[in-house]
Amino acid sequence: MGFEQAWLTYTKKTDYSDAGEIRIIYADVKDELVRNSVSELQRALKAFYGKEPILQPDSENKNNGSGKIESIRLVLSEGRKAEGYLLTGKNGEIIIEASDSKGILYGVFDLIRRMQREEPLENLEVLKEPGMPLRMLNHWDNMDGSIERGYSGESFFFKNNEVLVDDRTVTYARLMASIGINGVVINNVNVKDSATYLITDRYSDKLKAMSEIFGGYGIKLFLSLNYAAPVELGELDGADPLSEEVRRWWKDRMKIVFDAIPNLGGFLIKADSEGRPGPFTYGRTHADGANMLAEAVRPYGGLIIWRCFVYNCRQDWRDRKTDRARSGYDNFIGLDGQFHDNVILQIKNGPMDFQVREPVHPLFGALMKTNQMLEVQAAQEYTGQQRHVCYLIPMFKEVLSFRTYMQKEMDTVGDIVSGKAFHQKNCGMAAVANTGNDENWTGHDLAAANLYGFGRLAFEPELSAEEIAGEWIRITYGRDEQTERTLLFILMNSWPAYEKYTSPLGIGWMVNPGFHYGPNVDGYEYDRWGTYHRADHLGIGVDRSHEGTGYALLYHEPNASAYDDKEKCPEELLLFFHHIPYTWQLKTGKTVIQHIYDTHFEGVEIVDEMVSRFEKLHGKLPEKVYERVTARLAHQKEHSREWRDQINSYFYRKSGIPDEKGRKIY
Ligand code: GCW
Repeated sequence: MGFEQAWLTYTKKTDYSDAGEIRIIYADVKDELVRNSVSELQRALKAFYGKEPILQPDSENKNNGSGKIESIRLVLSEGRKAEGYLLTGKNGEIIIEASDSKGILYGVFDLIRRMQREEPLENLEVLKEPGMPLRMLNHWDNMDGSIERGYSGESFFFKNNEVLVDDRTVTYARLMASIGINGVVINNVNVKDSATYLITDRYSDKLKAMSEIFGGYGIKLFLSLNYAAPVELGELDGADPLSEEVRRWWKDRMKIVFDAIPNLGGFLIKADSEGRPGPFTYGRTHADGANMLAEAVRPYGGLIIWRCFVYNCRQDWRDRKTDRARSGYDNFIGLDGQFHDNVILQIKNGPMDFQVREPVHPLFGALMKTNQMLEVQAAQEYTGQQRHVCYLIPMFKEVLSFRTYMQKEMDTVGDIVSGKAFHQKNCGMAAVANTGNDENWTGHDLAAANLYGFGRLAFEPELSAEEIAGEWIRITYGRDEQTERTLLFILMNSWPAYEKYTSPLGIGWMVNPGFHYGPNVDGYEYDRWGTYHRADHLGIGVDRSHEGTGYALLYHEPNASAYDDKEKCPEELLLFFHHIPYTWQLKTGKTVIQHIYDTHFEGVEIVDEMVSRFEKLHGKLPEKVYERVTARLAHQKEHSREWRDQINSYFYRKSGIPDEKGRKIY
């Protein structure tokens, strides 16, 4: 299957049509990243004004000051922050200066983005340094080519239990480097069957080849690891992290793996979660398990990224005391400070599981002596599965700016995972990827904004969601006022709309079990997954106050008291933290039940507005993009109605309270 170039589609630019020759000047280094930077510039400049730039080893500036760009100089110098760059433009010369070749690469992609957006390049002075040390994608790709929670086609990393390395691998690496991604986990965290063998010589040649392509674009290859590999590879009969034999096995195994794949960054582990094996089997802690692996990878500079998504997935739905939302906190808070410095705990943005809205995970702000990474989901598992447009960068921004009050300053989630709060370097953020081998990479063309946006946000956390959206639109679809305005309206209204017609007020999970698509209000109400709304004829919501599961008290003050008190709880999470009567009056003056009716009608109205505005872009977008997006918006129009009518009818029948506006409810 062919594939497009997404936001790296370089098209002819008007402003540079009369440009003269451009010289690319660079120190004649053997460095793969510099070579890739130069070839990327060649590719872009040729597309922008149709002439091949001249390559020239380092020399002094010979510009004749024509006022156009005459030369681009790549300079490696001391004193800059790792991966950072200084981009300056003066007298027709652009200089990209960095202390490492990753900085050169990122500076080149920054320059290309500016050219794509046809921004002025004279008198440029831009210093950029990455906000997050680790900027990672987690691909839940299986070796058979399927993708868990994948909505964009099949895997481009695996097929029929083989590793794929081809020209799509190179384009993928370019796309990731262009948004500053520096780490990629290529296989599913649910490591099963053949995937356990990724740490054996069965796949090392292909993985080495892939890791070298990634390395040329500043990306470290990571693998998801099966905690029980020694057993499942048939070599040991146990995986107890305190057993000398098991520790020795991992040390020997990791030497083989890192010798075979030098650019391997380390491993991501999902243990004792949703049926996956882990140290609990042996009565050990997650610190025991993670530290054993950390010692084994330490000689190679390897990282162990250990997920905190640990909960009892066999709960009795009748049990009102057990609260899945508490599980990550309860399982890990006692281990704070016990992990080695090359272990990083990877924590989902919320305590449940990537719902359209959740409170920030209480481990953020509770763990004070542990390396942490934020895990968000670009794959729209619960947010429309790339059939609905749902731009999630505004959510990610909210999470990063959440104040934990754990210390006087530098107490936001962004401060923690950027390393500012505790001065750590092993930290950052990861997104579950929304990619697949569809020709447009992300299923829905507009879902590319989530992939692009995650990378840009991880590199420049101070960017606003709107700035990122605007950048992506202009780069991808060119400078057209109406296109930009329309797509900005659609992207910026899509998360609020999706929440309006599928939630309310912090309630999630009203989806078809297993698939997590489409309305099913009681789909997860009587099962083992801990995912309840507790709706009855009088009210709805889960009591997580001190009178209920006590979850609200896991936060620092003043968050805890606010969440604990119905009157002070932020209303967008009111039903996450409390069981509230339908007749309860919100600050808007509306009752909860009327809020449910109103928001579900409003959500559909926003989608209708998206559709009617998008129609006017016919002829402004590439025809196949226009067709693809039109088809998905048409589905979203119909499906958002299904959400509205099912949820409104359910709560009308349950509460018996009619809609004040007398609209049609079934
Ligand atoms: O998001 C949920 C998904 C599972 C996923 C799991 C996890 C990879 O339903 O498909 O498994 O959580 O995050 O590990």
